[in-house]
Amino acid sequence: MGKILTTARLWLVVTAVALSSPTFITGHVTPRTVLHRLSSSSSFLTRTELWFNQTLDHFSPYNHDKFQQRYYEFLDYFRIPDGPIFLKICGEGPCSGISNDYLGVLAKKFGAAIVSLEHRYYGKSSPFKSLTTNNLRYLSSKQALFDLAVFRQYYQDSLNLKLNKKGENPWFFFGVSYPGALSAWFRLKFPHLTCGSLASSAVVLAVYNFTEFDQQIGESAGPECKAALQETNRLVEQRFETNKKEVKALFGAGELEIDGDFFYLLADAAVIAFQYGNPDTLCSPLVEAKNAGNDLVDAFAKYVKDYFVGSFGTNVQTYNQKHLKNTTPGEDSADRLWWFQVCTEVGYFQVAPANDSMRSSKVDAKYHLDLCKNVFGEGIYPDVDTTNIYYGGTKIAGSKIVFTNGSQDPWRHASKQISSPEMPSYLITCHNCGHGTDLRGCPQSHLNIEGNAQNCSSPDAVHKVRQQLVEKMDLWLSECQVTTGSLNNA
Ligand SMILES: *[C@@H]1O[C@H](CO)[C@@H](O)[C@H](O)[C@H]1NC(C)=O
Ligand SMILES: *[C@@H]1O[C@H](CO)[C@@H](O)[C@H](O)[C@H]1NC(C)=O
Ligand SMILES: *[C@@H]1O[C@H](CO)[C@@H](O)[C@H](O)[C@H]1NC(C)=O
Ligand SMILES: *[C@@H]1O[C@H](CO)[C@@H](O)[C@H](O)[C@H]1NC(C)=O
Ligand SMILES: CC(=O)N[C@H]1CO[C@H](CO)[C@@H](O)[C@@H]1O
Repeated sequence: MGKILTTARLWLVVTAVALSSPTFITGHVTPRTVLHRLSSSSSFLTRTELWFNQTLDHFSPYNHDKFQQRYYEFLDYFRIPDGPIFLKICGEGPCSGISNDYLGVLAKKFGAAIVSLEHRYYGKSSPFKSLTTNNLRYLSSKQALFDLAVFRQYYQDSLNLKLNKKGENPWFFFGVSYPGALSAWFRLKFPHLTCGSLASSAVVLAVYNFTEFDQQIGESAGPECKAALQETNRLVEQRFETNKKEVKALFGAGELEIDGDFFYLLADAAVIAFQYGNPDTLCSPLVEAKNAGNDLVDAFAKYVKDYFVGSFGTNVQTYNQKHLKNTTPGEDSADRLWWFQVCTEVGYFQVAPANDSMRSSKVDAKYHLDLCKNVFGEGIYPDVDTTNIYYGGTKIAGSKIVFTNGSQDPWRHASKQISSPEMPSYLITCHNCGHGTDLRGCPQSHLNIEGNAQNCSSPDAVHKVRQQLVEKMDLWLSECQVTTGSLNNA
């Protein structure tokens, strides 16, 4: 969700990272080799595609159209026949398998099966051959939640058929970022279909002007890096006044004709360091350049080209509104699809605060609204109030939901603020604790196999929160089994 990543996206980018930029993860093996290894067994528990016929419109009384939705299952740890079933929610991008993170450790501990459903429209689960604005009308979190409910029933029924049994296994839902919000919202709307949910870095509050996002970047950076980054921004804008073309080229972003797109790219480039737990990659070179009296703009441009684009694997076109207008479905269309969700439902406009901003003031509410209109057409803007009325925002009235946040993650300000016995909320505090740290470790990366916490600056902070999660799961799964049992007997 940074963009939600970037682009807009919050989280999904990570999948792309693992596949497109193996150098991010290794120093020794050639990219091709690593890619090969990545696509085999080590970073995914499974990548074997399965298909399910999903209802296109869950809210129409007469439309019975279906589309094919991709899913995955991993049964190696499953305690047949009555072990729990963990559903890992996907969203914001293609779902290319079940990744081998801390969820795998949990599955082993609980004897659980893991299933994962691709979010409608993303990856190979597009109902349409063309993603025009009109065809995107069934892309919403509400339809996605219903997809999960219908899939959950389908999977339970097929499992019963396969194992020649009756009744229900206890289910538990998981998600990070927007899928984290879906995880919380699923338990809210369908409490009879899951024993509990993990909502990791879950952005449950739809926000219009999300200024706290930028403010958190300043806080996560600390005074020295914050000052260096702000000075860098001033210098970039100064130079931009006199020679736009040259400055864009210096950052390898010559293709971005709309100035706001360029400044959004620069803002996101800095964000990514904190969101994904690599703050020093950005801060060290900037602070060094500042202290040595070297050119800060050059130092930042090097970071953007070498790290943000080179290692992290961001494609500059992600920021190009021309690209966002492309209606052909594919791996790349995630940018367009996520912006559609942003522009219609959740907002999270990452605008510059009036004071003390970490990004150009050109990245404002108008920039975002213009983008929505330019990319999707007149009348497309986020109705965040309606979204928050529907789900409750941070006042979500759910139960048996664990919320977790990373201390350095700018997205945490769209997550639940107050802990309660029914919905405990934990903050994982460390220098490199970002988005989804509980499942992915820190820095967050696909090669943190099994969510290894050893590279976190405070592994204990992560262990403690994981322990608390396990205790809740244990409790809620056992309470659920009692209910299920009595239902079966009835
Ligand atoms: C899905 O629908 C297609 C076309 O109607 C059909 O051939 C296929 O058997 C269905 N698959 C499942 C799993 O029901
Ligand atoms: C602007 O931010 C600075 C630094 O955080 C702070 O000292 C100052 O009081 C702020 N000014 C206003 C008008 O909020
Ligand atoms: C968002 O900020 C803009 C100014 O940048 C302001 O005009 C607008 O009223 C704000 N919208 C909301 C809903 O706060
Ligand atoms: C963890 O840190 C070690 C030592 O700094 C490094 O060699 C290794 O690549 C890191 N692993 C991950 C998964 O980041
Ligand atoms: C905005 C924010 O940080 N949200 C919450 C994340 O979780 C911790 C722990 O409960 C809360 O203190 C934060 O307020």
